Amino acid sequence: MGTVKQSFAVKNMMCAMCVAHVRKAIEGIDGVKDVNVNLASNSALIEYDSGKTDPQKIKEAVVAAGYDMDTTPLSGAADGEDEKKKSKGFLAKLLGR
Ligand SMILES: [Cu+2]
Repeated sequence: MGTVKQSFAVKNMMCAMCVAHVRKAIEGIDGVKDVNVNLASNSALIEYDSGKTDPQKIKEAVVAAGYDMDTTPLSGAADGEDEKKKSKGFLAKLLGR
């Protein structure tokens, strides 16, 4: 149990409004401490208390808002990297596979 920072793939986001909706949905979950939704990489970097919530609950909130999310983290790396750099890293990883 403790704070976990993970990125998850979010689907169906088309614009900044979608990003705002997804962010609000995730922010409203008990146990979520911070969330950063990225439209370019279709991902959400979420910091949450694993004792209070889990990816399945977060996904349910995202689905309830009209979007979809993978419960398997894109990366478990919790580093202080800039979000934009991080997004590029994810894309590079995906393309490299
Ligand atoms: Cu939209």
